[in-house]
Amino acid sequence: MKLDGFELRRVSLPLVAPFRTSFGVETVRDALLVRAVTPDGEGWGECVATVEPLYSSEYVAGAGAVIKDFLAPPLLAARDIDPQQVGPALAHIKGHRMAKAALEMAVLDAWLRQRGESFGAYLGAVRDRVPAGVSVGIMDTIPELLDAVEAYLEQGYVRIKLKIEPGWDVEPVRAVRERFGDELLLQVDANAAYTLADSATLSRLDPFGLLLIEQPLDDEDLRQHAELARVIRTPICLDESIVSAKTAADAIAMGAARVINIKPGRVGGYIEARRIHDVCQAHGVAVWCGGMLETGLGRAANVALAALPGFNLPGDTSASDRYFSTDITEPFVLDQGHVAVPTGAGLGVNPIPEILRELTTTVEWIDADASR
Ligand code: OSB
Ligand code: MG
Repeated sequence: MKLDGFELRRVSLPLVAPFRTSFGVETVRDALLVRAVTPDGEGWGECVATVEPLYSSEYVAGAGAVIKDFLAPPLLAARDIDPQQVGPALAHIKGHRMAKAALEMAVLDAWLRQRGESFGAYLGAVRDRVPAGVSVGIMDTIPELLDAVEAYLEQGYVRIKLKIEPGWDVEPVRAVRERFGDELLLQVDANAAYTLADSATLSRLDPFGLLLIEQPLDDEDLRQHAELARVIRTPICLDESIVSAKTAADAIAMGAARVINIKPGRVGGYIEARRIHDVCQAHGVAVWCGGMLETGLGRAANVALAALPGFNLPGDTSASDRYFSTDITEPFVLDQGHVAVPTGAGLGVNPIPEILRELTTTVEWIDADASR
């Protein structure tokens, strides 16, 4: 496939409610979109980097810069590129996986649209809809949290994930269990807020029958996660620590993860995400699809990935209205706790031009001719 250039577009979508995690509060989703332009059509990518480097070292302005200066040029210089070649063509640039993932997604979408094939079909989806969980932020009070959880359960979400941090862990979990019962699929996400010295506190979550605890310790604490796994009963799931199929294989071998949250942006794209799925499936390790408050574009691809056979836990693949009052694509909706996998070519969804224009803050064009 020949590329004419990439358009980098920043969009700003207000969130329906502030989303608080152990690393900060978000009130808007300020995302970077990549449009791959070819002589035969276009494709869309979404970069999951956040405004500040608090979840990982990447941040949205940095992702834009590394795309312009280092990642787009080698792709545009190639006269002919297919999606499988994007990763290898960028492998000499260290890190910057979220930026690389956005480019690969845009190229893959353009390529699939031209072949008339969907993301789901390309990745190996075996379901036409996926169960949806919801990630519930840290609240000021327990009653507020219980109201939020109740509203999500009324909408049909099949699994609740509570964000936790030191001081907001055992009590919110106890309150949700007492109010909604032992049958509720419940898990927690610490976003790396604890250390191994907090083992005693974390073991106080054991009696609540959680599905998993996500990323209790620092990103780089693989060995410490393996040690923690020996003293707590709640299965440990890794998010931030898993940046590639190699780290997934290491984490499994060390006993650091019984479950893995797969986020394509964090691992460099959908093709590496599928490799992690394959590694986990071969080892009998449970996986689910994480989220980064994506717009309808990233959500379409995540939902397609979540339809692969090894995804055996509900993902953070919530409906559009959990995040935004207006999404940039046709909204994803919840139907009996599930979200439908798009079937159209490529992502199977398109930005709505007027809404996209309204929510765009900046646009830049990177022309292929400048790299040849
Ligand atoms: O750790 O899973 C996380 C959102 C932003 C950054 C990190 C995380 C999250 C979420 C929300 O938990 C997942 C979603 O619904 O998109
Ligand atoms: Mg997480």
